[in-house]
Amino acid sequence: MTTSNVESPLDVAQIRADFPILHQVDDEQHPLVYLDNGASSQRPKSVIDCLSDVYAKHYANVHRGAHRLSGESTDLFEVARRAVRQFIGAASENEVIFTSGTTMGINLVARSWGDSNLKKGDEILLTEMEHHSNLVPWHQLAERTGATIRAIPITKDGQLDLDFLPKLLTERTKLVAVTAVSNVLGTINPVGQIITAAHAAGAKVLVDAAQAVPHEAIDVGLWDADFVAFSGHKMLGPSGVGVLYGKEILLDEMPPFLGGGSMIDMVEIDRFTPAMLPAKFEAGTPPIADAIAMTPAIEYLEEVGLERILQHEQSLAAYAHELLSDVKGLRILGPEVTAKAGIVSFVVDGLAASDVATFLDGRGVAVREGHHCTLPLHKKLGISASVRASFYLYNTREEVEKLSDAVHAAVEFFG
Ligand code: C6P
Repeated sequence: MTTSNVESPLDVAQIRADFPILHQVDDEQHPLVYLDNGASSQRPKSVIDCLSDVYAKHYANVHRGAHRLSGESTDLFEVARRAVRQFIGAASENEVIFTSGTTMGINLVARSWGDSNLKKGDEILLTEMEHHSNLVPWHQLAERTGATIRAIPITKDGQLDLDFLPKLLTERTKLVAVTAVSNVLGTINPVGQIITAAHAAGAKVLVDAAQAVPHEAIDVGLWDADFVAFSGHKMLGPSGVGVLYGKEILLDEMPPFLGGGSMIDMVEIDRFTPAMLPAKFEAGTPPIADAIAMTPAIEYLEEVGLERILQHEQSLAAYAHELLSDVKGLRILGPEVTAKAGIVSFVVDGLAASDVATFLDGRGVAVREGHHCTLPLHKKLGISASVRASFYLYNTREEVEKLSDAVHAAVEFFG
């Protein structure tokens, strides 16, 4: 799918009917045009109903009580773990750790695997397009261990410059941490290729899949990834829950990250032994209802079909590229539409991103502005902020037109 005039493979009107929040208008009767899906998606009724159903009928703490409700809650919680396992192609439920989100998953790996495996002189290889969540935990690890950070540069058109890979990957490289899809440029990175090269150099790989799992079918086994982190709230699920996938052989060897209830096998006054996987990494009361509601979120995505979702989003991105191309002074960041997901970030000469976004909001168009937690990327691009429209399965071509009309009007207004 490369052109903007190809019909969507989705019945978007039917999909929109499932998302109650999309049908609102602002005080000036502008219908909501929600194009901030990169920050957080909206939820279908099935996910909202599931949350309310759990709290109304099934809620109790999990893995703790002998009573009926705790059993029901625990069963539903483990059903969700199975759904995630199957959704990402993990080999075992022991490889699926519920976290609070991508950020926590990456921090877990940095603290647990990183602290045990890195030492002074080792290198962590990142990329210039990483989100702060996939930068700062590695900076902190480097500070603790004396390891060094290196980064794969990006090309002028916002793709990873893999020509540098053979030089950057050495016997000192212990970990490669890379995003599968850039949250600003939309670039879809060749994760499989990077993992193969990293493994050949003896390094482990963590994939930040926050912007990938909601939009493309991933298979952690096919990738052969060592760790993969993502968040529920970007994939139609609740906020407050996320997933860390890790190869069982690695998770088995890693010490627990957080200590507390549930993660122990035995505790005495002066020592403890950790529980088996996955409990070892799920200290304390987990996000119970939120994890349970991952099941309907996954079911929804599977029913619509991730291939068709990506195709739809790419066609909207192509349409946005086309409609925005004649805005004076507007520059779209990142590669051609063929190389990216449904994310369109841009800057307009002489206009503050915040002014553009506020103007758009005045017409009901919700976009994100700022550095999108990618300060090094923005510095590399020579800008301090950008405006980002990020599409999802429920967005329409008419909404892209409203975005374009509002951007044209903003440029006229401020220009
Ligand atoms: N990006 C955005 O507007 P959390 O906050 O833990 O759910 O996800 C963090 C994260 C990690 N990696 C990538 C590539 C991301 O895009 C995000 C979240 C949002 O772009 C909020 S800053």
